Formats: sequence, C-alpha cells, structure tokens
Amino acid sequence: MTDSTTPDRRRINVLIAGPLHPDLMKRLESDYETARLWEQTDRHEFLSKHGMRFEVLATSGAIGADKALMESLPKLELVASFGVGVDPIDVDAAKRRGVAVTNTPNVLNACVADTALGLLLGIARRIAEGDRFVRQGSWVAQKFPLGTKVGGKLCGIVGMGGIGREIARRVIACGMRVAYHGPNRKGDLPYEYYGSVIDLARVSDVLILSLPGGDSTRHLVDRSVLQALGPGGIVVNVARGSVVDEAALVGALTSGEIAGAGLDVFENEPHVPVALTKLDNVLLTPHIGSGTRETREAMAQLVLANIDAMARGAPLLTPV
Ligand code: 8YV
Repeated sequence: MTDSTTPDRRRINVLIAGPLHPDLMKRLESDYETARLWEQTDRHEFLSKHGMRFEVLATSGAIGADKALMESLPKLELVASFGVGVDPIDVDAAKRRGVAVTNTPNVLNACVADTALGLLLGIARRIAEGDRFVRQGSWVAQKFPLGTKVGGKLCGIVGMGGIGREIARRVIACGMRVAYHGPNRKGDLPYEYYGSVIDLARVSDVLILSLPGGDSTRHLVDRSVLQALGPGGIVVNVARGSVVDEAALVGALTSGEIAGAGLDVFENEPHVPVALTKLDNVLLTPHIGSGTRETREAMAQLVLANIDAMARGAPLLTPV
C-alpha cells in the first residue's frame, strides 16, 4: 500500500548489471525504470552519461559489482544481488558510501544441500561412473567395482551456516556422523567443532565445503588439508571454487592422495581444468547448487521484495 509520503515505485531507477533470472528481469522492467548495462555498446560512455539516474543496481553472485561500477552511480542506495554469495561485490566499498547490499539467503539452503548430498552419493556410490558403464555396454562383460558406504562415516562440514545445517540434516539421515569447522562454534548444535580445517580434515572421511568465498577463505583447502583428509577421503564443494587450491586438488585426485571429489564450483567458471574431466573419481556439475525452478523463483522474489522495500522506505528484508 502506498500513501503520499512513500516514494512512487516507478520513480526508482534500476540498473541491471547483467542477464538475471528471466522472471526477475521481466518484473524489474515492468515495475521500474531500468537499463541493461551489459547491452550498452560503450559501457563507459553510458555510465558517464546516465550513471546519475540509478538508485539501485541489480546484480548476482556471478556478475558482481566492483568499486568502479558503484562509483559511477553517484545516487546509488542499494545493490540488490541474486544469490547468497556476495564475494564478487565490494561490500566494504558499498558500506563506506552508505550503500546497502542485499542478497538472497535461506531460500536456497535446501537445494544447495541437496546438491551436496547428490554429489557425495554420486561419488561414494560411483553413480555417474555406473551410468557410463551401463551405456558403454561394459556390464555384459565385466563386474562394476564396489563403492563406499557413507553410513557410519564422519562428514566434516566446513561452513556451518544455513546451508551447512541443511547438509548436516541430510547426511545424518544417511547414517553419517557430523563435525564442523567455521569461524565460530555454534552453541545450539550438538556436532563436534574443530577450530581449524586441517584438524577437521584429519578426522573426516568426507569434507563438504559450504562456506562463503572471498579473500578471507581463498585456498583454505590446500594440499596439506587434502593430505590430512587422506587416501579414502572425498571432497564435495558447493561453496566457491576459490576456497580450494584447484591445482592441488587435481594433483591429489590424480595421485590418489584423496579418493574422489564432487564439484559444483570451480576457480575459473565456466572453465574446468581438463585434467578433472578425465578422472573417473570426480563428479562435475555446472554450478547448479540453487538451480531449481522453485528456488530460483524464490530468489527472484526476494530480490524484488528488497527493491520494493527500499522504494517504499521500508526496512530491507535481507541486508548483508
Ligand atoms: C547462484 C550461488 O547460482 O547463491 C549463490 O551464492 O552461488 C548460486 O546460488 C548464483 O549466485 C547466481 O548467479
């Protein structure tokens, strides 16, 4: 409901940084004055001519928003991002300027956790490998090698936020035990806490990564962590490619220093090291963690709700 004191939603100008979810784009373009930044032939000229207009920058965890872009928008009040991870957004620069940043937490927890469980079972039970085996007609001539039971094993979760908690519930349903690492011990959780990732890796059979990306977590999982996990160990990454030293991971998978990996994220997406594509003990997905129709729709709604709140002068729903 609007009254004479609340700003007219149509007067909010939204700069769309790159291609977003189709329904989100449709709603933004019907409800607000918008422009598509990525379609401008001369981005620099466009920003110097029209940068003054925009109060909102709509972006995503894949597209981001750097300091230079935000500086070219002098009236910017809100960076509304589609996705929970804000690592490609210069949040500090935004905050210094008094620009709010919103993301889309929680609505994607279940689907990202489902993806992690799928990758774990896919590797432990050799599901994609079995699919290739059947399709190639190998079944008639050979026995398929045995997999690994996950029940009874210890699942180390790195990053016990909303997604980590959902992963814990799922692996417990499979009979696994859970321990975790993160910046803080969570008083409400019964799982064992480890203050360092290497100590967690040492006791874990499986390491699932569900922590934020960014400078502070870059290459947190390095060669020493992979060695600590050991030759029976499985790594599952649904966080960011940057949290793993990818070269060390390829080395550990090739040499048998760890048993396998299920990877939804990579250091240089959409490029994946060729060496990974050659390995049978690796399951690769194209950053599909939150990629269901239902969850992407919920994320789009949350982006819109944040922009709408800003336009009405109401509190933001999910500020970072
Ligand atoms: C999205 C993600 O696919 O939420 C995140 O941080 O990585 C994914 O859910 C991505 O952000 C959308 O661009």
